[in-house]
Amino acid sequence: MSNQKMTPALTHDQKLDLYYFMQLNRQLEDRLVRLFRQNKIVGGVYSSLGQEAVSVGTSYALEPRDWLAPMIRNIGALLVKGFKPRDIFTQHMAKFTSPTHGKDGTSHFGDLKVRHVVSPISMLGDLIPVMTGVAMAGRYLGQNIVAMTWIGDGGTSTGAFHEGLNLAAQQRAPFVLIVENNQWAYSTPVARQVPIKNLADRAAAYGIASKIVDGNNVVAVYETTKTAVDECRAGRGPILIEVKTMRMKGHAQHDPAEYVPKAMFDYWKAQDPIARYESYLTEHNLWDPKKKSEIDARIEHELDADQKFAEESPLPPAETAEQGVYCEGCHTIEAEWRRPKQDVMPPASSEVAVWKVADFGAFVKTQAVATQHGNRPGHAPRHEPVLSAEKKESISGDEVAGPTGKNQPATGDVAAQVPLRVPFGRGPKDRSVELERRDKVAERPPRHNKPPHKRRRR
Ligand SMILES: Cc1ncc(C[n+]2csc(CCOP(=O)(O)OP(=O)(O)O)c2C)c(N)n1
Ligand SMILES: [Mg+2]
Repeated sequence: MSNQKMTPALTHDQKLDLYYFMQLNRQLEDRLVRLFRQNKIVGGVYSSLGQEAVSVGTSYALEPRDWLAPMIRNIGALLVKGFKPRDIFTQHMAKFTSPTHGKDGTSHFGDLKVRHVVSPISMLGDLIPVMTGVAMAGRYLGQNIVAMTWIGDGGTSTGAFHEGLNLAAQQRAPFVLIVENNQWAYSTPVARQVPIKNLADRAAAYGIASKIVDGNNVVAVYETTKTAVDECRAGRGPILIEVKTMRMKGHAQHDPAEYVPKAMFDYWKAQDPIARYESYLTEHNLWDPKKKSEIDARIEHELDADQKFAEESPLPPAETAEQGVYCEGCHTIEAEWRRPKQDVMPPASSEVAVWKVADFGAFVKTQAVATQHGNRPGHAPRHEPVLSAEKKESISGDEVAGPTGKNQPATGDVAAQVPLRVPFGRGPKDRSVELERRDKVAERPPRHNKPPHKRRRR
């Protein structure tokens, strides 16, 4: 499907919105850095300087019913989803007025009821299976939602990334994964992290679609994501989007990022997403200096008010430290069993086995390979089944029906030719051990009847 067909062009107001959110994101974080240096921040500040187009452009492609789970550098996505700067200020300052009432000092908060935001999980990769679950739940409930999360270049090396993406792919979950390739994971450059140029190439291994986009071009990021979200919603399955961008600061405030070559910073500074977008808006006559000043003033006004609110807010009363840690009846979690009792006692499937199975998963060229590798005739290599003549014939046909079909092979024949399985940890009572031992005895060359020291040397 072409981009144009799927993605309606952004309206004039929406284009100005993108600027507003990117600039709000940048100015807000700039203030967080200053507050951090004044020792007013309790947790960490993980700058997304230079990556604003990623958070804003991707999340802007979602509808209110959709779900997202941000990572540490996705404050912009929280703003797009409707959180206010005061939520971010109070949260980082661990104030009682914060979304977690001062229980967290960074961005570990969400809103499951209204904004559909799942709180970040610090263990990299873990949000992928979680958001896959959200996507699947939405499908079961018939909500036609899309779920989205972000993962850094470093985070793609985790086991959870693989497990989650495989689950999403197999379930064809309406799930969009943004791989935020900002060139660094702490002090490790991508080239030392993975032996491939594009992280998007990994999608092929899961059998899912992928796209690569310039992460510093907010319109391109939005359009690519919007197309992906629409396709996902239409049932195409998960999509991975790699956005190429650059982390313009260290990992967090403690890190001066001296390991980054200056030329690299210079290159990416010239690609600054906000400066580029400002030029775009000007070149396309979408604003004038007056409009820009109006938006900038609005941002400053909002940030002034919310920062003041946060600074004046109290820290949490000490006695609340132990409250809300464990659920004390605030949630009622009850399973809604919809299946009739006779379905589950004893367990029975409501599925009828009607799937067409092409070849039962067999490796059809087993014999040829066995000969090539010099195996003795009649002995199949371990782990590869030998197929009966009937089975081979039926497999080479168009399609073999499943176990209920009339073309079902004579499984007895196949079993007779499959070498005995050697189970791990087998014991002497295992029948296969006994039979194999007998075989070995029969095959063994005749024993020498002289002890080694009396044998003639050749
Ligand atoms: C499973 C796991 N391993 C290690 C960490 C520690 N850690 C936190 S952030 C980070 C670097 C992440 O780099 P990347 O995924 O590229 O994201 P970026 O910081 O560049 O946004 C690491 C190793 C973690 N949080 N979770
Ligand atoms: Mg990174």
